Amino acid sequence: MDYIDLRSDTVTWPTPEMREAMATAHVGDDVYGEDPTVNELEAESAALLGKEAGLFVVSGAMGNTIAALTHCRRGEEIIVGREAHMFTFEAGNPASLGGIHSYPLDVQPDGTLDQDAIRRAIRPENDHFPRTRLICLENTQGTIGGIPITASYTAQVGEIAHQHGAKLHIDGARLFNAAAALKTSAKELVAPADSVSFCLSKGLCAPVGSVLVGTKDFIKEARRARKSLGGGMRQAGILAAAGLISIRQMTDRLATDHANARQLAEGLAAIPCIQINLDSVQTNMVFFDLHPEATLSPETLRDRLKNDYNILMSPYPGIPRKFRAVTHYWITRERVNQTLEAIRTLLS
Ligand code: TLP
Repeated sequence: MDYIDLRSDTVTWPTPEMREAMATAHVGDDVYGEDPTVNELEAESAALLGKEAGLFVVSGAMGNTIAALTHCRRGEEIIVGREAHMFTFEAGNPASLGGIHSYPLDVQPDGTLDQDAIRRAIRPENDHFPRTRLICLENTQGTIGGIPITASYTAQVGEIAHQHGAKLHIDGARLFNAAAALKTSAKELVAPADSVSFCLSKGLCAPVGSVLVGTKDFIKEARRARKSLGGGMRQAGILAAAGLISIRQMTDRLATDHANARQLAEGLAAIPCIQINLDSVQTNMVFFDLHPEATLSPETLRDRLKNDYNILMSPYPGIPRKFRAVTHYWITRERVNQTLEAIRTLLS
């Protein structure tokens, strides 16, 4: 990458090894279930997360949407974080595509949903109410700062869900970041979940794709939902080949991204006019605010970083003066230092 792109970890390019694997991948028609590389990715992903089966999908949003459509019928309800990606950044898909109602709860500063609030949100049986069918957690919790959610909290929410006949879905777009930060396995983090979607295309560097995992019966139905969304792919082994490298080789290095995020955060904290809560920097995301008295507006800072220094970093949508910087495979320690130097110069 010839620029420093901190806008997201979605911007990662595939590694040279991925490109090589893609060029030589064995393929078949995956709608017939005949692509050996896709089958391998699905089986290996499921085993990695301790589930029975997997489904390769186009994106994280598609994985979450399929989970909602598969767990819930029309008029049923999902309990979900108000700040969760599923509620805020996925075009209202459960409602628009499945007639599924969402019951949003505030995400707390530690990235969790309050358990009493979850219990209160679960609907009693009554003809007036939608039926609670699904509780969704996000790990790491992105909009709050990339906070990892512990296995014990997830187990407690799983218990609440199951006691009430509901299911638990985890949007694990950055699940392996959570595992690295908490020094545990991804499998442990999702043990109580009925379904999990995780992304290959963020910190794990694959060019495209996510995997949805769950029971065999769930995945059989999910495959239908994927088809109805137009997501049945053909020789998708070309993409799955990169995904296999993601899950085999890219998860162990995420701690490096976290160390780089911490270094960026500590450097930013020392710059006047930048406000940052260092406690919230636990994985690869750095959120910070530009003080109103800063010499540059957020938009000018963004433009000058881009035009003068080849650094891409955006104000966070919907929150005035807030920036998000995300570290990933292509952001080395040297690039973190270049970024700090540029911001220091521009704000001095
Ligand atoms: N998030 C993107 C943007 O859409 C905001 C980003 O740059 O962070 N779950 C979570 C927690 C996510 O952060 C994202 C992407 C998704 C799901 C959706 O993944 P894709 O982009 O593959 O549909």
